Amino acid sequence: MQKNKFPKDFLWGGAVAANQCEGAWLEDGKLPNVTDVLVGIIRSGNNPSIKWNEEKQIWEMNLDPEKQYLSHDGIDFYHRFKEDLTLMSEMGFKAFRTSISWARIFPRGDEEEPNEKGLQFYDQMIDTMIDLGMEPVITLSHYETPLALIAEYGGWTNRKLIGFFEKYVRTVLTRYKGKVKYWLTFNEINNAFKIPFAAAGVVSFPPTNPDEPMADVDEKMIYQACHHMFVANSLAVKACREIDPEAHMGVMCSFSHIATYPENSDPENVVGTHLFKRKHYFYTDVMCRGHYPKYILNEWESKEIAPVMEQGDEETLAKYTNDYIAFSYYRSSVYSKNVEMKSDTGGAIGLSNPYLKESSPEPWKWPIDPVGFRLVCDELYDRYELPLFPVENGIGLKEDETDGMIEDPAREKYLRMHLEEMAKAIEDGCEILGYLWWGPIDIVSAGTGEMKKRYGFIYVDRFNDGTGDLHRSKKKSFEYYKRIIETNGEEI
Ligand code: BGP
Repeated sequence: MQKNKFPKDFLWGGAVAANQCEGAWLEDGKLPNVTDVLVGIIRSGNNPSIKWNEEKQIWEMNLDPEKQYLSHDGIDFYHRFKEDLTLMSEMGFKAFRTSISWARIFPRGDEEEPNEKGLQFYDQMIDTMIDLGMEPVITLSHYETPLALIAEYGGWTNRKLIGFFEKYVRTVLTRYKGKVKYWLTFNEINNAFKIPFAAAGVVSFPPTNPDEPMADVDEKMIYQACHHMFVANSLAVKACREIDPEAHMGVMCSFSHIATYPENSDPENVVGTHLFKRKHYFYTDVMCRGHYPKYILNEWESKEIAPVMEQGDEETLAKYTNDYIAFSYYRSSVYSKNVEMKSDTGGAIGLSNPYLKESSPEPWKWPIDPVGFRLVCDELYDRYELPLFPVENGIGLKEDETDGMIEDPAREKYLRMHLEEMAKAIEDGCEILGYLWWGPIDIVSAGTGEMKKRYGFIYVDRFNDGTGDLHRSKKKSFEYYKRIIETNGEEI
């Protein structure tokens, strides 16, 4: 048994997202958001269930009756959050991350007044966490831009979204002042290029080809959306300092991308890896250092794709940088100059790595690489010297309850190996605030929209076809994680 040292107030816990667990997608005044028109953000790609209404000149929701939108009911967390949070606290959670669903608070996104019923739901949820001794960690938008802002305004390419977001942020910061200390702005903002609709709310507007909703999206539009999101992110930092100076406003990126290795020592592969990683560092370079780096200015100039900025934007970016860096880490990838890099919700995909022997099961097959986790922590801390918060790490498995309690040694092993490497990163000098397991309770997958991919220490009886009675039960790993938290990670 290995002895590891974790800081005294280390925030052990887990993380989910409103759109993957709450369900109740149109309850108490909520209107659709981007994920409500997707069956998995990777599976649906850039073809959401929306269609162009020529007469009204707006996009409209156009659900496909043949498809299962499991996220619409999720795991019914909206009605069962007390029971679920109680189970988390039984494991000893010190922190729990979820998102506020923006479209519950401002259902269209552009209203004058917030939806009181939506706020009341989060009042109860946040109070329950606090009563149970958990620090709420709240994402402001986990792929959850209200659909009306995309359908009628064209999404984040439209500067007006900055103001809508700021209003929403100020509303919830004021409401939860003194209760929520850890905020995150946009979940995995660095996926803007891979999944522009979900990550950056980008849709062509007005469309030139309504049958292929995203056909007209180009790099310039995405950089424009990113610029607006960066300014909105800075204004969220500003609002946080003004409204609740004790609270912290973090960024959130998919930083499995940083654990990208060159195929070999061919200098072209090494430099290619560096350039690939920099495409992802770009986001934290702007939000944490407070300016656009020279490498991106050069790229914009040579391709003539510089976003439109307003006077004062650069000052805002410089003045209000984020307090900490939150990130997801699932796996690593291998870069080769001969292969086009792809990515999904787990990170980048290149060549397979002959040194990694294990992976998650078919069909996902995400390679397991705990050492990459240490590398990501070290590189981030060396580059920014800001506190780090791994807010997503975990493994999706296929499990069923037919033989009684689910035994999940593969999950325990994944957890153990990653914690051991995180302990080394702390030893390397990284300041790490806590560790949040992704999906401590089974939820709908973000990438593929299915229930079959289970991350939980807690099982939920719901299946890909939408059947199941939604009962919860503990898997074997429940006790394992509980023991780890009890000993502050000394007994892994
Ligand atoms: C991240 C997302 C999460 C999430 C996780 C696992 O990219 O922030 O929302 O679900 O990936 O991905 P998946 O659900 O596709 O297995």
